[in-house]
Amino acid sequence: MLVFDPICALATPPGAAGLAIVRLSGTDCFLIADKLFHGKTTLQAAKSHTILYGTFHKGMLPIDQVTAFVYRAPNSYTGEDVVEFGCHGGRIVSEEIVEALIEAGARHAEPGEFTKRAFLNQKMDLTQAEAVGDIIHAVSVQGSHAAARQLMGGFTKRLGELREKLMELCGLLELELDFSQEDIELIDKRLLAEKIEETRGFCIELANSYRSAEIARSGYSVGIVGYPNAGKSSLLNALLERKRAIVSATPGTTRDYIEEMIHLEGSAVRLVDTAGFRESGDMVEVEGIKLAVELLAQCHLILVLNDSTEGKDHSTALLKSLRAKFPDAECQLVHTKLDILGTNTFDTSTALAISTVSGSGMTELKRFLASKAQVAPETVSDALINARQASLLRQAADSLQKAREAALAGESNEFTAIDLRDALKRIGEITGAVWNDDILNTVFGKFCIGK
Ligand SMILES: Nc1nc2c(ncn2[C@@H]2O[C@H](COP(=O)(O)OP(=O)(O)OP(=O)(O)O)[C@@H](O)[C@H]2O)c(=O)[nH]1
Ligand SMILES: [Mg+2]
Repeated sequence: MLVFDPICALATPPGAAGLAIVRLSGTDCFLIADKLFHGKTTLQAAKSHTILYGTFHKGMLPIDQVTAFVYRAPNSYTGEDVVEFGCHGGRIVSEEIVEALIEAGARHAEPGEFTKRAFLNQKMDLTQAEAVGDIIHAVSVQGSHAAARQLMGGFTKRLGELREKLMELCGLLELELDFSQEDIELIDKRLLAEKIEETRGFCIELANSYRSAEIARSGYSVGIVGYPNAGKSSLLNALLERKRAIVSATPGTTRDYIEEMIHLEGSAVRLVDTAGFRESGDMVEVEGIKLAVELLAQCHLILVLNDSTEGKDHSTALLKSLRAKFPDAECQLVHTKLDILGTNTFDTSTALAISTVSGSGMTELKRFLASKAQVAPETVSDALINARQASLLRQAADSLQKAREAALAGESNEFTAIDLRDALKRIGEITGAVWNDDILNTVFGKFCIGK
């Protein structure tokens, strides 16, 4: 086990709460803790995985009654000696405990530093470390469960099998090279190409699940757009079932954007209400429209609201321009203010129609959103692919493609083996079998302090 300098941080969110936990990990951990913790026995004398009760002192002053969880290396989250103090919640006590630990010789942990140590001590690989972050930030049950499976090693296992397959192929190719004088063929090149193609397909499939994984991880993003007064904020409020945005008969009411999350049939849906689109002389509104355009670029679905009292084709030009501007998003036309019109005479195969006043069409709209937000369960099985992993998987697939072509072209084994090794390196970067500081900074820089 690697043992680093002692670090500490609050591991629970700051603020009023029943309890808070302060973590301390690293060399001299018990020595530092014993300077401040007064219980029946010292922490140095305590067995691993025991909980001690006592008072925590800052200077001469007892500041709280606490519990101290003792974990001895290597049987801890970081693999080092660890003490976790359970104190009362609230800002002051936990901050004082952290300050006291720093005065006693620890330093404040950097974001993700505990988990980084767990990785360096081989308690987990990088995909598992990333899963820890995903569990913490999960917005949907599905996303959280997929991350949990990844944490328990589901993805690690799959990548391990992939690596083994590639290593075996590499081994055969290199062995054959040793016998090149004798013209012995240990592996049929067609079969080799087939096997490479199989693994390439697997990489592509995983990389393609990135979009679904993103939805499970961060929610399905829905932009609500339309000309001023179309009823966008009214729809946001109706979906939230509370008055979140200001609604008024004055066009141009919403200047900034408003983002809120709802859950529909277990899926997380991120709603963004935007400023109405129009040529405006008002600088604030223009800024709001610019912001809306930036936000829409990240949306999966854009609901284009059309004030039906202005006519069914009133927003056709807007719909057309949005489709051209955001080809990756789906644009759905929604006619509003159905209660004024009385009857739904719209083509239901292409457009939804609602009234936030009478509630008609709202059930259909919610069902529509829920069906879109639902991620096919098989696409996020035991891996919640993130951007880093997807990019590495695509690079691996490219190398495998080259290897396959080399094999089919009957080129020397050396070339095929080089490309296979390249793919292996990329997969190694996903798990952390191959790592450098840049890779670790990308992964752990996104973490919060205390994790
Ligand atoms: N009768 C009726 N009036 C509605 C309905 N939806 C919205 N309105 C009215 O239409 C007006 C504009 O509604 P908003 O929700 O503020 O419209 P908006 O699209 O957010 O407008 P901006 O923010 O100005 O772009 C308000 O007077 C609402 O009361 C509806 O379903 N039926
Ligand atoms: Mg509005």
